Amino acid sequence: MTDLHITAVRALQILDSRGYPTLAVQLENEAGAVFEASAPSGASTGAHEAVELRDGGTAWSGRGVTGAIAAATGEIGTLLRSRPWETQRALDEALCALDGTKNKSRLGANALVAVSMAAARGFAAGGGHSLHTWISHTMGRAERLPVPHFNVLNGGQHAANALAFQEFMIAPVGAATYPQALEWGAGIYHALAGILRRKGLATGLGDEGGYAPEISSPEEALDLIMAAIEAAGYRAGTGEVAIALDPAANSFYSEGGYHFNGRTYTPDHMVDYYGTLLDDYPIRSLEDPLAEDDAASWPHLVSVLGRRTQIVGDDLFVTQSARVAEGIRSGSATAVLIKPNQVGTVTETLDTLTTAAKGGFTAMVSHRSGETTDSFVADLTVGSGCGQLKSGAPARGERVAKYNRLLEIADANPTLPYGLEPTLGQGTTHA
Ligand code: 2PG
Ligand code: MG
Repeated sequence: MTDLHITAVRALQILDSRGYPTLAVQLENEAGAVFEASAPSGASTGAHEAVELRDGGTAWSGRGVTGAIAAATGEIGTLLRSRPWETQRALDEALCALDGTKNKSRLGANALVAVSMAAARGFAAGGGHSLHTWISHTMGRAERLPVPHFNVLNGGQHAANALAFQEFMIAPVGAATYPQALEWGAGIYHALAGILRRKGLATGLGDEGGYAPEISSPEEALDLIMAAIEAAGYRAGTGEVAIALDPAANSFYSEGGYHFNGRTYTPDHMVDYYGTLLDDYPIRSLEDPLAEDDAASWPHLVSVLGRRTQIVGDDLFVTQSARVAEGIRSGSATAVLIKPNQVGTVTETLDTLTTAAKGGFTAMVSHRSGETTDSFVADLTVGSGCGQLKSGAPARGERVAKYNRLLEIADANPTLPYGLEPTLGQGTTHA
């Protein structure tokens, strides 16, 4: 272990993939090496997420980050330069203590997460490791190349169409290697464009690089994807190319009902509806199928569907260990979505992954809909060995930065296993 001696902290306002400001942070050590990271930003956020610091006012539609930059270079910088740091945990705990709030609202989760991720790169380099290997050592987990979950069709808050469900993903679970999975994903993405064109549907893109055609029902979207998988020459099925959904149900839930397809569904009807989708399509993963405000309905959904598909909590857990522990206790899901900026530091993110694994939950690492070209989550997925990553479509620079980083890791580590964690798919025993 080599201590991290930080001598300078710089921060710069940059644009994210939606054209809104975010910040990039640089930490310099005593040898003059520079470690960088930048903060992503979500659109469909959970109520309990760590909070971004935004300037408000009229400039940049209120989304400026001069306050977060001042926090990074000011208070946080003074803390980081004040002593050598022996571990990431010590540094992250000091960051949390300095902020002093439960939701990181004083210094901003955007400032904190960028600093924490840059520091992780510093610790990794100090130990002579790649970032993914350092994460694997820190967590005591075996490295693994994940099954990429490509979001090829966008709706919800990520697109201007009338589709209520947010994400329709394809997962090449049957590919033999990660590079092959990428090839399959790109082929299906291009086949989908061809199908949309032939049907006279628009091929404009949503926020995560998937197509955003003017369709309105989940079934229409799923039929298009099934056709694209087959047109590209693959079999749609949970053994070859599976489907994963993120309805992000918060966004169409109000007053106890789910509003889409021109009608209102009760929580019980939603469970039946998803059951029908599982009968008709090879759906291996279902994220935020219900709203976070409808938490009481999740255990029932898991008891009915939890052995047939992975049930992932995103807005429900917001990458927070205590919330995941409660979800394990109550049987509210079978998996957790992992986004470092939902909690604010690398150590808290790794702790949440550990809590999930100990409780028998699987995990999927995720980008945000507003992204930068930082590929931290690719290394996080490999180092934690969780076997699943979603980073949008296999297109657009900020999305492929993560998929291309996995190619680099695969190329440099030819013996790394690829695929879902061996225990995946067994569901949990909450039924
Ligand atoms: C989600 C994410 C990422 P956002 O809901 O899972 O796909 O979206 O970053 O807008 O919260
Ligand atoms: Mg989600």
